Amino acid sequence: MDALLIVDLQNDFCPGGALAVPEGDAIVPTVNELAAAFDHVIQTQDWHPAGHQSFASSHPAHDPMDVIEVAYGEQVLWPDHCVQGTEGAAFHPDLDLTPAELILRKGFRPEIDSYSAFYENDGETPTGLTGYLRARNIDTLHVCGLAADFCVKWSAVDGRAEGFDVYVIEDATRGLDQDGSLAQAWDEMNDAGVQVISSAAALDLA
Ligand code: VGL
Ligand code: ZN
Repeated sequence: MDALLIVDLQNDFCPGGALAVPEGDAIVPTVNELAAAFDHVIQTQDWHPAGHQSFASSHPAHDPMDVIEVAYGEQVLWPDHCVQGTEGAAFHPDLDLTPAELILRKGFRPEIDSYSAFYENDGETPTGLTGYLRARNIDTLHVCGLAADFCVKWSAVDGRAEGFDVYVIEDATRGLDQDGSLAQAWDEMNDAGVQVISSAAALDLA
């Protein structure tokens, strides 16, 4: 059974937002079309408490996009974004939320960032998504949303590691592209056995 996984299609990741992905909002019509076609739709929502460890503002000696060492390894320091309950954390206003069966929030632990829909950035704290999908006999994920080189990539790669078939819908995602991170993300997804398809092909599979 197949499901569409819409990653972090939130205001702060769209133009005008705190951590804007170039053209992030351009995918919304395509994502709505996909969501209408799939039998099962799941969304993730980046959902940080104020003062989250991943925010540069929590580290006075650092600037956004610096990389620091934390308990679980390297952490990029981001501008404050997707703070719980704020407009920036809300979904893009044109995204149709009606088809979503599950909205999974992540990144709510103050000391751990969470890019992947499956595991937080310590690589061991589960979000519970694997159990949810298995319990519902979902074995194939079609991933879209933001950002291609962070939360989409980590969700797709972890999905493979958890034993799911994973497609990433190329024209329904956009990347931040920090220092070549986008090209590297596509390579990593390829190496993990993630299949890259167009929205037209995904609509045929739905
Ligand atoms: C994301 C950076 C920080 C994402 C979330 O959704 O890709 N990127 N938090
Ligand atoms: Zn975040």
